Amino acid sequence: MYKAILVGANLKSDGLMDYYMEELASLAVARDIEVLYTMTQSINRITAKYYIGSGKVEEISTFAKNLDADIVIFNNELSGSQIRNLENEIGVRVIDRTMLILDIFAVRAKTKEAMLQVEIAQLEYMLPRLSGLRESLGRQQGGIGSRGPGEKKLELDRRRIEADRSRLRKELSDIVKARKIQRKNRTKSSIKKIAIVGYTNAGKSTLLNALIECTHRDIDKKVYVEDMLFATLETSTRHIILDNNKEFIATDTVGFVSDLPHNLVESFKSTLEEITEADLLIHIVDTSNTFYENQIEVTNKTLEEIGVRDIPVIYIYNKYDLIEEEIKPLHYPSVIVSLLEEQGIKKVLNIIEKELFKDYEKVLLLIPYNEGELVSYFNENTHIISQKYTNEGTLIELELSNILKSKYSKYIK
Ligand SMILES: Nc1nc2c(ncn2[C@@H]2O[C@H](COP(=O)(O)OP(=O)(O)OP(=O)(O)O)[C@@H](O)[C@H]2O)c(=O)[nH]1
Ligand SMILES: [Mg+2]
Repeated sequence: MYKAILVGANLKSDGLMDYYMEELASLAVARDIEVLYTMTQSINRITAKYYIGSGKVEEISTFAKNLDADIVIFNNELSGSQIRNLENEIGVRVIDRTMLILDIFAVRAKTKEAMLQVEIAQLEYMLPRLSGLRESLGRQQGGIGSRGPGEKKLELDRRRIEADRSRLRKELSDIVKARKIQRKNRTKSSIKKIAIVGYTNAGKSTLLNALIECTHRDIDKKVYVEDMLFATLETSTRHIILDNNKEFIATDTVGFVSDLPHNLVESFKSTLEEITEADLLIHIVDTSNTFYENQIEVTNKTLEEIGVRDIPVIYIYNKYDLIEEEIKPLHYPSVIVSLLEEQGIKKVLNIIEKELFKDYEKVLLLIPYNEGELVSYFNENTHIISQKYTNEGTLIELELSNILKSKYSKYIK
């Protein structure tokens, strides 16, 4: 296990420094790194040589030696030469927040698509830092930050890395094309789609699993849930059929985090496109985090960045079981729940149904007895409220979408 000292330089004084450092610590834990100590410093300007002042570097160096740390992780994004200078001075490996996040993604990526996306982002991160990193990488024997393209490409020059990147991009675009065709087939069926979005560890996969349980089938298609940042990176899509026959497609998506590396968002865009095609977004919020309002903002900004516009959103203020104080939601429509409780899932289902099937209306149909197959169709595919047999035929009260309503208008009583 790696043992780390975390360092944060505070330029903005936006009052969020403690939050950022706590989050950096969680990111470290997500990569199996033990955090020994956290150091922060307010600075007025960034120095070219070390980012922070040289006095602070000496201090870090002393702490690193005394605590026997083997890695220093900066919350701020460093240049190649800053990394090299810091390593020379401190004597242990130095990485920044971006490298750490990229590394977590590299370890967690399971599908070919996710692996390619991460590797492209890593190469892009390396390119502008090549001159500084080259020396630093040369001294490393694998480990954090050198997973993926780092070490093995050490001896290669920029042109080779650029060629690699083009090759990976081509490979990725082939996979993306195939997936788009798959998705088109799904879209054709005009079935409604929801995308579950939110900050990492908010409970997105927990909701997808709860929805899967509602369908009473495909229980083995549950996704991975864990109290850890970036537990699931791949988008998982499931067909949900509720007890009342209403159905929709639900997609679990990769979580967001503040300062998500831009390259990473860029290369995950193809996966995130699913979000832009949803009819409804379910934004999960972890209210047990003191800074959840900030997390909502970060999530909404990232959604904007990937081109999400004008899609209705429901806010799920989750993990209510963990907090004592009352919550005043700033976003609507919303519900305050615990997704670990049945009552909470019910509330969420209710609000999803209400929003997603807004255009559904109660109608009364009279189906002549010689068209009995229509009665079975409605029973299998729609939500029947009541059903009666009369002299003229079967009288059915049910909920229909606008499209179906006009299709069967001649039966309306
Ligand atoms: N106490 C409590 N824990 C919850 C609740 N909802 C989810 N969790 C837990 O929170 C942790 C994260 O849940 P996930 O569903 O994996 O979160 P996610 O949003 O998919 O996270 P990533 O995939 O890592 O981005 C798990 O340990 C869940 O069991 C809740 O309402 N209350
Ligand atoms: Mg998840």
